[in-house]
Amino acid sequence: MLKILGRVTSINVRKVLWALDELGTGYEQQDWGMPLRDPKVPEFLALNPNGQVPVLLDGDFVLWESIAILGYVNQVYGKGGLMPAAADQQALAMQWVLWQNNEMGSHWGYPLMSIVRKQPGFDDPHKLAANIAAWTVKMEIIEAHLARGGAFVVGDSFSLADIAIALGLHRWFATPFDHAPMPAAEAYYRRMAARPAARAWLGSDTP
Ligand SMILES: N[C@@H](CCC(=O)N[C@@H](CS)C(=O)NCC(=O)O)C(=O)O
Repeated sequence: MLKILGRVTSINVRKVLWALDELGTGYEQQDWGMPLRDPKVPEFLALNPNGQVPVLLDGDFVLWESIAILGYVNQVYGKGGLMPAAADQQALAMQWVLWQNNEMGSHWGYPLMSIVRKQPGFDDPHKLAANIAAWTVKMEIIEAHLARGGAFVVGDSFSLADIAIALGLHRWFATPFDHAPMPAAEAYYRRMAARPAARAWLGSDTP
């Protein structure tokens, strides 16, 4: 059976597990990643030299980088059904998947470590405020996009872009601070959270 190595508190692991749940593909999930199980050990580094989760094991095939894993499971287990068919729509979906990873996700680390995980070293109020402000700027981009009224991030069907963006929104809404209002993002997020396959991944109070 397909194995996914990675703790479910990781947003990158959640992306993959939600995609597999959408596809109805069974998998075994193993808790790797701190603080549960240190991935910086030879056994894990032999699979992913970065010592990061998620890692997919499909028989002898080993794959890391969550977006590559999304592409693989969509092709192999979903016959491409979690991406739009047209090339331009497909590219737009990938644009948002990458944007979530590289831009939307570039400022939530400090607030998450400071407010939720209460990690030592993340207690500078100025840095916290600066990161929340920068995160809010990214949120305004997706808010403006969703306010144009589409039911999904791209086109008229659910795609990997929705998985990435809705998980990014989950992190925003579940991290307690004084949020700038994002009504379109909130309405979209509630719609995504109502999907049966999303419940395990968007339902939690833990961002
Ligand atoms: N670009 C990688 C990033 C992976 C990553 O940053 N994983 C984090 C969790 S979200 C990790 O492994 N942290 C170390 C740990 O959990 O021990 C991907 O998308 O898969």
